[in-house]
Amino acid sequence: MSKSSKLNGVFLAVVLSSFVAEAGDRLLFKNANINTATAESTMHGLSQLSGNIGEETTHFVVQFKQKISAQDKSWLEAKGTILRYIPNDAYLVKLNEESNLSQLQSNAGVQAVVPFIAPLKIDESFPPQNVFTQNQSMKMLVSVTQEGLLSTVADQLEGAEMLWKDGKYMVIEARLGSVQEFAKVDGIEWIQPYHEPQTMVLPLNENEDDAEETSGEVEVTDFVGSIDNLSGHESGTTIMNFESAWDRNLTGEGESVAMADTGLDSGDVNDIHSDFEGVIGGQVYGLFANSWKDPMGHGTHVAGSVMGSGASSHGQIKGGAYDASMLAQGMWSPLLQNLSVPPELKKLYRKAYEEGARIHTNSWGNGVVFGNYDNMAQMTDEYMWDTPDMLILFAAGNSGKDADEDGRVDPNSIGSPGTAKNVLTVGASENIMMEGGLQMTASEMKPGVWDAEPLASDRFSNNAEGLAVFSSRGPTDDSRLKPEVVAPGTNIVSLCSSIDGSSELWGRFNEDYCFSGGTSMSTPLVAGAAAVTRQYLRQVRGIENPSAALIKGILMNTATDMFPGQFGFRDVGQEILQPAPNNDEGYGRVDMANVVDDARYLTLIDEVDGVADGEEKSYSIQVGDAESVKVTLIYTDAPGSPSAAKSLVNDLDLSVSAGDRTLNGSDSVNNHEQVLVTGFAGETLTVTVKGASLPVTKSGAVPYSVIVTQVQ
Ligand SMILES: [Ca+2]
Ligand SMILES: [Ca+2]
Ligand SMILES: [Ca+2]
Repeated sequence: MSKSSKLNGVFLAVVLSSFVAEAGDRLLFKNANINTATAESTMHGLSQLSGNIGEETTHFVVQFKQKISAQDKSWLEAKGTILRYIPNDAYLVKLNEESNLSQLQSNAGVQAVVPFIAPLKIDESFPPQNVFTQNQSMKMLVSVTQEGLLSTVADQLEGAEMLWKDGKYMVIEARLGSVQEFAKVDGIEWIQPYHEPQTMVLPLNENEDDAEETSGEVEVTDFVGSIDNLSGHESGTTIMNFESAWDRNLTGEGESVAMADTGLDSGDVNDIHSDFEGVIGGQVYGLFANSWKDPMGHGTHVAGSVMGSGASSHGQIKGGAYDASMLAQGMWSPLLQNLSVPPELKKLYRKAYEEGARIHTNSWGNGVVFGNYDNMAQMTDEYMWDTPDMLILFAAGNSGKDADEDGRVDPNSIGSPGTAKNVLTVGASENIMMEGGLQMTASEMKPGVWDAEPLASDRFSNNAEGLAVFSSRGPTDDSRLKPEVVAPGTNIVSLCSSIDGSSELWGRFNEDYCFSGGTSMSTPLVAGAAAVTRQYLRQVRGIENPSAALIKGILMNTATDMFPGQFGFRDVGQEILQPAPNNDEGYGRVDMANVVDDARYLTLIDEVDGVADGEEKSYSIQVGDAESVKVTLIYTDAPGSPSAAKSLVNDLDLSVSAGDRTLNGSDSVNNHEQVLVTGFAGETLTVTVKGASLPVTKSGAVPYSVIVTQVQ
């Protein structure tokens, strides 16, 4: 199903009538780029359209001629319920019963009104439909525009088997051939294939999905590691400089991290591995599971990297936040022998928050479709918009490949929910481990995936300045930067599950610990870093309840740039082409020495009152003798629509000026921007945050954070 074939009849004509229009004249859907430059032709098209497809809808996209004003918004609110921002300058709205299309069109400030019809609601990752595939049964994840509509909509999905429904979402099993009919049901926002989320450990040859790609000869080295003879790099925390934080007693004390994964060790706080004294409890989400124990081993390894105490290794192999407490959300299904993630992810987040967790780490995601801002990304953004002091992390994925064999890992391989705007998405860099675990070259490990040099002969854990070849790369489909940061994720040593038959992952280290690798392993190390950062903000900086955006922004601002990467400057196959931020390493590798370096910070602003549309807030900053100053603006954005081609809703802008010089962040795609200024020593900088375009606010404003650091 190509994009164009989804657009039928007059609708297509409307689209094709577009030539050149100003950006504001376009409606940017994933499935249609509509020129609304002449309201007449669009309205003409509309009347025919309704007749053509016979689709009754109460949902319309109302576009304004100019940036949406408060008056526009309150006028529209009287006509119906505003549901979502659609770029450019438009809202998706559900009309009241007493309102009608002509009332909308009568407003002189309205540019166009487009019915929210079936072709706009269908994800392009459905397989092609033809006579052979239309009866193929598949799982679909369907969202409705408002919670109250779920049952009404569900009743109209003929022939669909309801597997699960909650809130605004349902998972159904139905014929591929019914997707178009379903999408016509009024109230559906987005319909997509449902791919069971998978763990983000890099699979060896046991994973059948990858069986064809692997040689079948992948070997992991069992290594009877002696805890009396450690290199110091085992846990991955060394490269992240956690010692600098630990030296100041910043160990995660008082912080609570939740992990949603395959479970955690025994699933019993009264009888658990001695490294897990900090585990305070668990919740059960696995289908037909009655415990949060970990029969797989993945979750146990992940949890150990967050907060394992190192009790079994004289304190040497431990998590980054080894004094933090841990809540385990077990999602392993003994029936499916797989993860069973509740499709309404907000339930996971909410239940963790209610138990006191302010950091939620996730080493799983969609490993099939990449770069897509889908239902799962949107619901995660929605939760974070509603709960701005909950930082949620997702693994970027292990789908990095060099299909074009140019010696560089190809772009756009981030899986949802890692594609969400507000989450902290974590890619993998290399650990240093020269013995044990996986010691093959990339081309030996997976022939055909990284066959060109310098990737082919790359080893997974021999260079701290290297990225893992498998680490998923950005950007997203709508050109947003991903991942935000990286952390070591190859041959990481952490705890094995004590459940009989659980996986040894990348091989056993000793009776307590196992090797593993993947962005699954990087993410909990960053969750530990986030917990320690939060403790630093509370105890050292006196910020009682820091926002998720501030914690995320600090980790980004202070990350170490790995440019040009482990292969150095090269004509062919240079790992990282430009200094951070970039879509290979994000803002760089998380560095806790920088995070807890008090002298580094010129200002930390957690502006919970936010900035209003059109408003500017300025801050004066004395530079001192710093060679350069890095200014990062970051904010939690309102959820976008999966139907839109651009997921950013609110656009805040950053500018930094001194004297007659001004530098702008110049970004209207990401919900973060950064300016690096050099040569301003001794001057006073003015940092200005402007609410450039804020169609969806909280009490009229959007909260934000600004991090200003100096580098000597
Ligand atoms: Ca390539
Ligand atoms: Ca390497
Ligand atoms: Ca901006």
